[in-house]
Amino acid sequence: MKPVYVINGPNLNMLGLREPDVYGKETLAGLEERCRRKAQALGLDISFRQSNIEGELVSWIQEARNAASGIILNAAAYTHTSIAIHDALKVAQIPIIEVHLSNIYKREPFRHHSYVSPVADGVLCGFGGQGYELAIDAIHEILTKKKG
Ligand code: CA2
Repeated sequence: MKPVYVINGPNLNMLGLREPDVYGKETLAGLEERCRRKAQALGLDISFRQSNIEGELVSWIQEARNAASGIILNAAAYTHTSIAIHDALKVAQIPIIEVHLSNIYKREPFRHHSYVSPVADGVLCGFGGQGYELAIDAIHEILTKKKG
């Protein structure tokens, strides 16, 4: 089975180091470990990535079309700005789950619009790191149903 790409956008490398009141105390490495454990329990392989560069995120999404079984994406601030990411996701043809650590609808109005949501199969926000585990569950469910 191809890996599930868990893709993280800009500034998420700062997790646990700044703004713990908004994003929690867990580091990105801790979050990766948590995802790895969850995926392993479900028999899934993951490829966990982070980039601050929009084009790199687009390239990973393009690559995922053939190399991955699904995408879990926290596009961070690019969620609210990136038509390039929206366009790449639109043609990915694999299950896509959008994740945010915080509840973006409880925050500033500029975070209320997502270019990812209209091309995602599901959206999870406000559950902190647990949201990633829930997204792995969701991808597992979708892939299991697909296999029939
Ligand atoms: O809640 C989320 O997961 C977000 O995608 C996080 C983005 C934000 O722009 C989105 O609106 C919601 C920001 C990620 C920045 O992460 C940091 C972590 C620690 C310290 C500074 C930034």
